[in-house]
Amino acid sequence: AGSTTPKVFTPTQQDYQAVYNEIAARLEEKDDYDDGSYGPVLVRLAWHASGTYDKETGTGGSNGATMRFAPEADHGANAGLKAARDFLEPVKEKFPWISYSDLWILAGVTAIQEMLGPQIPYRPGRSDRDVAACTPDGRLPDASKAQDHLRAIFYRMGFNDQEIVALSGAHALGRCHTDRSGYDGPWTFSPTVLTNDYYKLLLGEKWQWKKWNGPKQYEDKSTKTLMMLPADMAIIQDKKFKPWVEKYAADNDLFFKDFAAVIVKLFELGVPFAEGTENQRMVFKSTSA
Ligand code: CCH
Repeated sequence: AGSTTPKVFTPTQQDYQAVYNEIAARLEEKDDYDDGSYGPVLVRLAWHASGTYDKETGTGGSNGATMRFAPEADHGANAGLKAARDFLEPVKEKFPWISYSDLWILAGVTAIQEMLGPQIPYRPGRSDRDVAACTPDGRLPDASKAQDHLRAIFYRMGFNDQEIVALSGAHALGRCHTDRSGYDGPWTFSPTVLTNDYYKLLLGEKWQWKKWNGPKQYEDKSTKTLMMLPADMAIIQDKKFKPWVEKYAADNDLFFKDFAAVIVKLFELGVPFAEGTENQRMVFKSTSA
């Protein structure tokens, strides 16, 4: 009694699980978007927040949530991600103690798990930074380019060839939008469920150039309803990437294991976590579990 020390709120795993549950409930409730889920666009938000990382300078990455600000929000690669940021705004209002940067990554984790992907261990510890921390344009991959470009972009973040292929499996989810990237269509027949179908379809379908006025992309010869970007085709055209595509196409458990590991790495790039927390990641309960 009589203490004047202000109470500092230190969130526990239960508090983060409550945020997870809120995001999961909103995913369930707001099913009138796109293919029936905000899940894919939430995954893309978390990836584009993280994928700006440059290991040489230590700049970029998910710490900071600098995509809130105009220069970075307006980068061509980030077109359409406002839908994901706006979806999370009521969650931020309900749990004001979480930083935007931790929230965006937690939303990516939630979306992957709720779309029946593997559990993604999570560490909080990101803080929001100001507009000065925005990264320059051009750090995210260009879909019109091939393997040399993919390696330049992902090696800059610190990934190897196997990790590049494992990350690409995220394109089992979601779709391209003509009013965002200019490309059109989904990669798989079940764009709101995470599976290894992206790899199976890459290898199993015949892909041909789509005849249209839009940017150069591929369509599957049999149904003409699926798509691949030039950057997607690059992973079966490259001799070192392709064996990993074959492994993941043949073994969904291996894909889930490697995908979870590489997503944890992606989401933590450049984040100044407190020492000793690398063995204290949280694993959240999915709503279906
Ligand atoms: Fe991607 N992605 N992505 N992508 N991406 C697009 C959509 C999604 C590239 C280009 C595009 C990753 C890697 C790459 C998702 C997750 C990941 C689109 C369409 C383009 C273009 C955007 C639109 O029009 O809305 C390229 C190039 C690469 C190179 O490797 C990685 C890595 C991840 C995550 C781990 C997801 C999810 C989507 C669907 C978004 C939605 O709104 O449906």
